[in-house]
Order: sequence, then C-alpha cells, then structure tokens
Amino acid sequence: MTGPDPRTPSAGSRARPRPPRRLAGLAALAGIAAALAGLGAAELAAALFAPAGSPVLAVGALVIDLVPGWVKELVIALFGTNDKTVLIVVIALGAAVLAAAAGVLELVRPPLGRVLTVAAGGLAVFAVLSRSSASTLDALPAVVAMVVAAVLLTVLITRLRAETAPAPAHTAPGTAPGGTDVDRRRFLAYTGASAAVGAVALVIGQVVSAGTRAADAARARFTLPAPAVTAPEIPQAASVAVDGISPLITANADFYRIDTALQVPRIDPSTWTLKITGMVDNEVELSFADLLALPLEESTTTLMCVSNPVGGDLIGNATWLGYPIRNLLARAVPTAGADMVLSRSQDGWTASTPLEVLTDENRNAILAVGMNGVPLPLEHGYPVRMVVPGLYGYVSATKWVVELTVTRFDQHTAYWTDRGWSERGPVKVSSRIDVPRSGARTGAGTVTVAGVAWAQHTGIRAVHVQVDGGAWEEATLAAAISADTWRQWTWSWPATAGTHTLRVRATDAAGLVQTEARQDVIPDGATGLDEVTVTIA
Ligand SMILES: Nc1nc2c(c(=O)[nH]1)N[C@H]1C(S)=C(S)[C@@H](COP(=O)(O)O)O[C@H]1N2
Ligand SMILES: [Mo]
Repeated sequence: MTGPDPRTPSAGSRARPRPPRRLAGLAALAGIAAALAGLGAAELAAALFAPAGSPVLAVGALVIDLVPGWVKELVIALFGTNDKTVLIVVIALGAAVLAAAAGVLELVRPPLGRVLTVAAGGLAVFAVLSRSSASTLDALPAVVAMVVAAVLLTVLITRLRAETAPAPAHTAPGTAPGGTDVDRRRFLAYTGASAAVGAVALVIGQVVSAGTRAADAARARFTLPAPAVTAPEIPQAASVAVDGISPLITANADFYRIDTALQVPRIDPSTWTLKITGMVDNEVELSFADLLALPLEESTTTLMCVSNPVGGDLIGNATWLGYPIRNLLARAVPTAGADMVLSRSQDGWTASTPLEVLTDENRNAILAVGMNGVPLPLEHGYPVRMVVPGLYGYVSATKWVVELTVTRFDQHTAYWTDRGWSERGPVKVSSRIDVPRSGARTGAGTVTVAGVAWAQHTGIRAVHVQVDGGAWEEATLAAAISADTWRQWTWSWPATAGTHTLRVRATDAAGLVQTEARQDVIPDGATGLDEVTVTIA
C-alpha cells in the first residue's frame, strides 16, 4: 500500500466510507451510460407510440422558445441551416454533463443522483406537455427515459460501490485494492451494456421516426391535383341556420377517427403502390404517381362507423377527391365466381366489400386521396383510402390501403368479421337530434328542434319528431346534397312548460321507416330511435 487506505474510515467520519476519488470518473461514466439507455428507450418509445413525444426534440423546442432573439440570430449567423443540429448537439452535451454529475452525486451523496435524474425527467415532461398540440401520451417517452435512467443509475452505482466495500481477508494476487476484479469487470460490463443498448435503441428510434418525418414532409409538399370532375355544387338550402346543429360538411379536425392503429401508419407516397390481385385476369399495380395522373373525381359522401350508437357521433360528411375503384377493377377483370374484394391496409387491417358494390356504375366507390380540399390527413388514411357510399366503414373504408384481393366471401374473412361482426355492413337508416341537447332548459314558446338523418346511397324521404310518445309530426327537410350524404332537418316545436322527451324517426327514399326496436351495434349496426329530454320553464 502506498497511501492511506481510502476505505479506512478516518476518525470522526460517518459509517458510510467516503468513496475514493478515483471512482468519480467511473461514476460519471455510469451516469452517462444510464442516461444514454434512458434516452434510447425514450426515442424508441417516441418513434413507436408518440411521434411528438421525443424528449430531446421537446427540450429543443423549449430552448428555442426561451433563448433570447439575439442568441438565435447569432446561432443562425454562425451555423446557417445547421442551427437545429447545433441545438441538438448542445442539448446532448448538456445532458451528458448532467448525467455525469448525476453519476458522481449518486456515488458520493445518494440519492442525489436519482433526484437529479428525476428532476431532468420532469423538465423533459414539462417541455413535452408545454407544446400546444401535446397529448398525455406524448409524455410517455420522457417518463420512460426518467425511469430507465434512474433504475440503471442505481444499479450501476451500487455495483461501483461494491468496489469500496472492505476487501476479503485473502485477496488473490493482482486484485485491485478494495473490491475485486470481478466487481470491476461486472461494473464495466453493465455500464458498457447499458450504453450499447441505449445507443442501439436511439439509432432504431431515429430510423423509424425518419420514415415518419418523410411521410409528414411529403404530405406537406403535396398539392392535390385539380379534379377532372368537380363535386356537384352543394345547394345553399342544404344547410339550415340553427345553432348547435352538426355542420353539413364535417371539418377534417372534427371528423371522427376509428382504427386499430396504435400509431398512425406513415407511408412515404413515393413508395406507395396498390396491387389488385386474386381472382383477376390481369393483376394491376399502381403507383401514387399513376393514381394522381388519372382523372380524379370529387364527391361528397357521409361515412359512418358500425359502432355508432343511436344518437352517437361516429359519423362525418366530407367532400372526397378520388378515382372510381370500378375503373381499376375493370382493368383487372375479375373472374367468374368472385363476389368480394378484400382490401388490406399497410398495417395489415382488412375489410370485405361486396364486389358488386365496387363495380356498380351508380355507386361512387373511390380510392380517395383528398378530403375537403386537402390531402388525406395522416389519421384518415394518407396517402390513399377507400370511401364507399352506403356501407359502414369497417367493411369498406380501408385507410392506408395497399392491396385489393378479388376473392369470395366463402374464402376470406376480414378483420372485424373474425371478431364477431357481420361480413356485410350496409348502413341502416337513422337519425339524430342535435338541438336541443338532452338536459337542456329553455323558456316556453316555439323551440327549434334540428338534427341530421341519413340512409346513405338510398336517401332520406322524411323525418318525423314525436313529443312524449304523442303523434309523429313531420319535420322540414333541408335540401339534399345527394342520396349518399346525411340531410339536415328542423321542426318547430310549440313547447309547453314541463319536462318532455323528444324522439326522431327517419324514412328512407325507398319507404323504409327507421325501427324503434333497440339493437346493439354488434353485429351489424345499432337500431332504435334517438331521444332527448328537455325541460321547458
Ligand atoms: N387501415 C384501417 N382502415 C380502417 C380502419 C382500421 O382500423 N384500419 N377502421 C375502419 C372503420 S371501423 C371506420 S368506421 C373507418 C373510419 O374512418 P375515419 O377514421 O377516417 O373516420 O375507417 C375504416 N378503415
Ligand atoms: Mo367503424
């Protein structure tokens, strides 16, 4: 021994021996490895589940918001368009310094290292959630980073501290003083493994999110081609001016979203193709450019979910831009006996649509690329989805569609069919009261009752309203856009004091009256009448 044994507590020192200085460098290394593992896990989680949740990017955004203008200008002057890279490098260096400090603190003053780690994680959570578009899920990656880093830090520093434990009485020749070679090797192995796993996760996360960014950027650059056939003009008289009624055209941001995708598929349109295969004479393959070069048609179609309960809001109406699927099927030439098209999305979801619906001259089944004048939003199927008037979404409206297999109902089943839903899903005639809202209180006098009614592809002939189980009164229908869209209606109610229940009932253009028999959404759509209870003062 050359110097005083650092493990020997000096007089007056506390029970915990002071770790030797030479371990500080290793502790710093452990801190950095733990942080790297945490960040790697976080970037991977962000890429997979919460594209807006990257802690590094969120902290970057926070820094951009907080630094004074002159700093930004200086950085841009010095680094030009590399300013973002510089920012990331600065954040990475800052994180490394913090992580090293956490390692050393955890060694000499536990649990201060963990406290620092949790504080840094908290800052990242704050940075993520302070962005205007953030959802709670976006905080997940930062929390993952915090937990992984704190746990690893504890494990690694505990290993390291084993080295400061009193040496066994008989140390083998060549062992380091304090602890053993085995301890040291274990510590280095754990530290190296943490850092390596973190680095690999980081790289995978980056690769995955690069695909995401490519899809976002491509969508941002993409301008829809002009329609060869524009949608029939929507008559002014199709919209009634009643406060609280659902708008005739649903804004994309308000359009309901239903799918099984935990993360929205992000497809780079330059790599997108549609294959038409199965029972066809000619297999067809189409690129996005091929599709856009075709004469695209606009059409307004109401889409709804089979899971929409009576009175529910899983329904929306949009003007779509797309190309008739029947023309593509005509190129493929389905063979005799085929009666179904199984459409498949990029993420493996499937829908079974009757072939005769898709080939029908009079039904506007399309491959859509545009929604209300803009490219399909990512969550509504960018770059290409199906829209088929008259069928529930689960048997027709495949988003992110990449393949159409012409087949038979007795040969293939689809995603929801396999889970107890009907193999066919024509939309049922239905109606909804939008105003007054259930539970509303208003004064006596004439109350405007209004809502929407739909029987896609058949059309609405009449809507009736009933008060407290009395006579069915005929409502006034707004003008129709077409048989494929919902229709607004109003009824002037001479309301008297008391609590009343209003019910609505639609009749389709074929004369079918909406049934009041209640049926659950499974297996092929809910039935029954929507009702609201209103108190008149
Ligand atoms: N790829 C894919 N497409 C899908 C689904 C899905 O889960 N995955 N859900 C379908 C269902 S059940 C409905 S109701 C509609 C909803 O379309 P929207 O989210 O654009 O409103 O999409 C259909 N297309
Ligand atoms: Mo659905």
